[in-house]
This record gives sequence, structure tokens and C-alpha cells, in this order.
Amino acid sequence: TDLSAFIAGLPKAELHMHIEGSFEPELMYALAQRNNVAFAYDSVDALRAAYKFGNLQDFLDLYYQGMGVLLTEQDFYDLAMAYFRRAASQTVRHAEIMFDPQGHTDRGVKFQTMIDGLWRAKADAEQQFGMTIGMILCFLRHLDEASALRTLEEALPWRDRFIAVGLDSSEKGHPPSKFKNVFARARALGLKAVAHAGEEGPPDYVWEALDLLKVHRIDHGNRSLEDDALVARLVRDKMPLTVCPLSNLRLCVVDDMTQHPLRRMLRAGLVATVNSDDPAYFGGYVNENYNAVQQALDLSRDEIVALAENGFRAAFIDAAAQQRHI
Ligand code: ES4
Ligand code: ZN
Repeated sequence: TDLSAFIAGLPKAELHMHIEGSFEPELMYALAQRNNVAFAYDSVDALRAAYKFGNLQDFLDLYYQGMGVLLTEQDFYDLAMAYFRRAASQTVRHAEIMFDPQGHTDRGVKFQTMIDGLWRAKADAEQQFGMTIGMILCFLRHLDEASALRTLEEALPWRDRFIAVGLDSSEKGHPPSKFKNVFARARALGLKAVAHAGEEGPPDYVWEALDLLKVHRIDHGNRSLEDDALVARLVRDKMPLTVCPLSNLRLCVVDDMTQHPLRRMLRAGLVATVNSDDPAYFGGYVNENYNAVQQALDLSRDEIVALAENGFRAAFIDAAAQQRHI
């Protein structure tokens, strides 16, 4: 059954989206020119043609290169505003966007420049598009914990501008346990916590994210299905998984969309949600993700509704706001 029109009009939450991963080649080019930054590809088409990834690291290498053209407050504003406009046009009513401060401060951009641009876009989008927005400060796990701790301290003047901390970048070899102290500090500050786990890494990393980082959601979590005791734990705790179907396909986490574990997750009683991860790189925003997985797995209308409702249940919003959306 064709549910694309239904999906297009369904109120949705998006909880797993890296704002630097919404950087469309056209905007990247425009900003590179505006900032007089040299760029390794000589056309938008050449850049887009490079978006072929064998694994997570292939993608990350391009992702860090792309964000290198972001320099000014206006750049961060333009990037975020473009995403919010797209999300609103897809009836996303609530978005929690991730950002990678170390990807910017480590190349000389001031924390203030980045956060001010994102914050101004959030305010304008909430007003213009009638959506609500939260921001999640992510630590790059390929860097050490001391760098993450410094980043959290540097963010404290803007503590009220983000709702949670997250953990992203190269998963294998960088277990959640490496970031136990910085997550404890974040929790002491009253922040929520999320972590990428079980995307490429083993089920043990999901256990660590739960037990050591005490996260409120698992980003991806695909490989949890390899461990029955872990599935039972996630079900018991109603622990949301922010699943990203097109990301999984493009990063070869699944061979084929018909092999995607989303239906198995729902059948197992897991609180799965659908998200776009890095929409400019993986071939679609949230509706394209719903459509891809709906068609490949022949999900029913009720399953689509359940996924969208899970998004609002898993969001860092109060119960009254959740009820308004469900
Ligand atoms: C990411 Cl798909 C994915 N996984 C891990 N870290 C990331 N950062 C941006 N996208
Ligand atoms: Zn991600």
C-alpha cells in the first residue's frame, strides 16, 4: 500500500539529526564562496558524486571536510534554518538537533559563534514554522575524554541552550566507557543523555551506554537485536532507539532495505523511532526515511502511526506537550 501521502501529513518528531549532516552541497558551495574557502571538489555534482560510503568512517571523512566551510554566525544560522524549513515542510512538529562543537572549535571557530547562529535559527524557526526545537551537544568519541570535558566546561555559559549531551563519530574502538566521567558531569548539570551505540559497534557498547552513561535514548541500537538479554532490558525500560533507515543503508549497516531490522524491533516491543541522521548525505529527510522503510518492509498504517507516536514519547518534552502531539 502507498502510504506516502499519509506519511507526508503525519505530525512527526525528529530526534536523531546532526545539523552538520543537513549541509546540502548547494549551500556548502555558496558558503565556501562567501567565505573564500578553497574546496576540494570543483562542482556541486562532483561533490554529490563522492557520497558513496563503504562504512561509517568513509562518511565521517567527508562530513568533517564539509563542515570546514562553516565559519561565521550567519553560516550556522543559514545551515540550521535550511534544515528547519525542510523539516517543517515535512510536518516535523518537534526536532532535537545534534551538533558537534569539537568539529568547529578545534579549527578555530568560537563556541559562541556556533551556538549563537544555531540559537537564532531555533528562535526564528519556532516562531515562523510553529515547531519546537531542542539542541543536543555531542562529544566526538574519536577524541579523548579530556577534550569532551573541556568542551562541556566551555559550553556552560550557554547551559540553558541545550537539553542533552550525546556521543557520536567513529564507534568501533571508542566504547561508551571512555566517556563515563563527562556524562556523569553532564547529568549532575541536569542534562539528559543520549549516545550512538550498536550502529557498527557490538551489543556490549549498548550495555555500556545504559549502565555507565545512563542514557535516556540509544541512537541507532541496531545491533542490540544480537543479544536477547539486551532486548529484554531495552523493552523493560521502554528505552527509545532512534533508528535511521537510509543512514543504515548508505553506511552498509544493512545490505538491503528489505533486511532492515525496524519491523523486528517493533515486534520485539522496542520503542523504535524513525529519523534522518545526516539527510544531505544519505538521500533523504525524515519523510523519505519513513517511505523507504514502509515500502521495503510493507509496514502498515498502524505501524507508521506507532513509529510517529514513539517519536513524541521519546522526545525531551513534558507529558502535556507529548499528549498534544499524540
Ligand atoms: C554520524 Cl551516522 C553517524 N554515526 C556516528 N556519528 C555521526 N556523526 C554524524 N553522523
Ligand atoms: Zn547519528
